[in-house]
Amino acid sequence: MFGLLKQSIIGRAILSGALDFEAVDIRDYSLDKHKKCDDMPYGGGSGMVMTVQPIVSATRAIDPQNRMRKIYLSPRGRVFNNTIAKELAKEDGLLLLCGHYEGVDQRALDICGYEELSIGDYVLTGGELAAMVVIDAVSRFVDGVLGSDASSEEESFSDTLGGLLEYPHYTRPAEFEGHKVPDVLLSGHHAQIKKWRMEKAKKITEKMRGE
Ligand code: 21W
Repeated sequence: MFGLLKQSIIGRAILSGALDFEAVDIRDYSLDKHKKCDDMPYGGGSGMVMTVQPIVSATRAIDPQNRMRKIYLSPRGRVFNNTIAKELAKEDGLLLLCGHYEGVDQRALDICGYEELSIGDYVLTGGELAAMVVIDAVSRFVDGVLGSDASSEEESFSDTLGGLLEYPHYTRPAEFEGHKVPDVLLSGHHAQIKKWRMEKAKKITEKMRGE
């Protein structure tokens, strides 16, 4: 599953040495003769719970010096956003634990010091896709990943817009099936273009996120 990330921007960043990641199979750390990593929940209930031993062993093997920020992807976690992504990009390393089944034994989280992160209020079948979302969003803030083109410029621009959503974009042709690009964008008048984009950004933010 994580092979997907080795393509495109993140893949190029890995090749350039700006970042790297590795997927670890928790089953490799199970001391059980059948590599079992789940068991029935104490107190009853449906579904299975990931056991404490493989998680603690894997965590210690991956980060013996305990230097990495430990994050458990969980539907009950703090909701991930771009502010958190920026913050995580400053870390030397992240250890992302993907849950499966109903959840993981709470002691594994407590012993290893995992914080919990959700990517939004909808239910996935596991934490892997959530981890990939976090890796992708965090990588954009790692030096040398995006390059110094328009994209990173736009990032600082949107920062100054104070959380407004993006204005509409247009490219050639100037007219398609009678639908014209707004005149101001063809005018070359940079101050007016900036003002127009700001107004559009405010309008679209109100429409999509307003009361
Ligand atoms: C879904 C795990 C449901 C556990 C109360 C008691 C990681 C995720 C996940 C999953 C349950 C994220 C229940 C947004 C997500 C993830 C799999 C338990 C039943 N409730 N961000 N038992 N959405 N999801 N639910 O699903 O692992 S980050």
